[in-house]
Amino acid sequence: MPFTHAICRLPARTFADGLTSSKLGRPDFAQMRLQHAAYVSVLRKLGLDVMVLEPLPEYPDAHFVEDAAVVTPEVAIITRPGALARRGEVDHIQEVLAQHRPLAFIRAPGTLDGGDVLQVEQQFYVGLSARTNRAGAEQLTAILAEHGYGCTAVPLTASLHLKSDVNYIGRDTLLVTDAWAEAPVFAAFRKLVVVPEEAYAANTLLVNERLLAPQGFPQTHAQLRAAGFEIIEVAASEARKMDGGLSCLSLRF
Ligand code: CIR
Repeated sequence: MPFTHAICRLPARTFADGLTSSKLGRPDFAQMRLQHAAYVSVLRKLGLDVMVLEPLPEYPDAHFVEDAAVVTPEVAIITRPGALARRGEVDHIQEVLAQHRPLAFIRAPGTLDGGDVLQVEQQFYVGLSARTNRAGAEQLTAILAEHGYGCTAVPLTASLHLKSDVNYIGRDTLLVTDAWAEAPVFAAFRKLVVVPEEAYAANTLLVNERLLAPQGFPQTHAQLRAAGFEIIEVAASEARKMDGGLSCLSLRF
């Protein structure tokens, strides 16, 4: 089903105080705001009704809205983010999502970040990561099952989130980092494997048959184009400095 809506949140002036493991330097606020505005405008050009929420300076990572919820046509599942510093973000997203969907909740001791949740049609995959624990994954699986979706848990070893490394780009194809090229859980998919120096570009976002790809990853872009995918390049350098990718910046539904 095509997406008709998206929720984004403006980055706060404090955004550089968020969590990060990247060694790419301190991000620039003005650049981040410009890149965010361009991202919103791409979603709008694709026909989505984009709601842009106010910044939350007390939660510097709150513009990575994807982590706070998982939205399907039937339900919005409010997560319980694995990082304590981000846990309160959900109170702010739930009031917005309540206007669009019935709500369900991940509850203690479960933790879950939306970045660990990959949807491929009726099937979900949930990364077990430093942010998402087994209890969170089991709760998600039970909620999704009530609505007819399957959900498979996938242990991660290195990356922040499952979607840092594995993304569905349509036509039975996953865009993956090389660590996932042979993963048995994804054996049934066609795969495009990004070169190691472009691992960040694995977080490419499918929106209504178009791909939003982070700017500056020419080998990945060439691979995607050669495989017949149409891409829209979007600048993401400042989000990247905070471990964020293009998918993290919106909730699509
Ligand atoms: C964090 O560490 O939580 C943020 N700085 C980055 C979150 C990225 N979110 C995502 O990949 N869904």
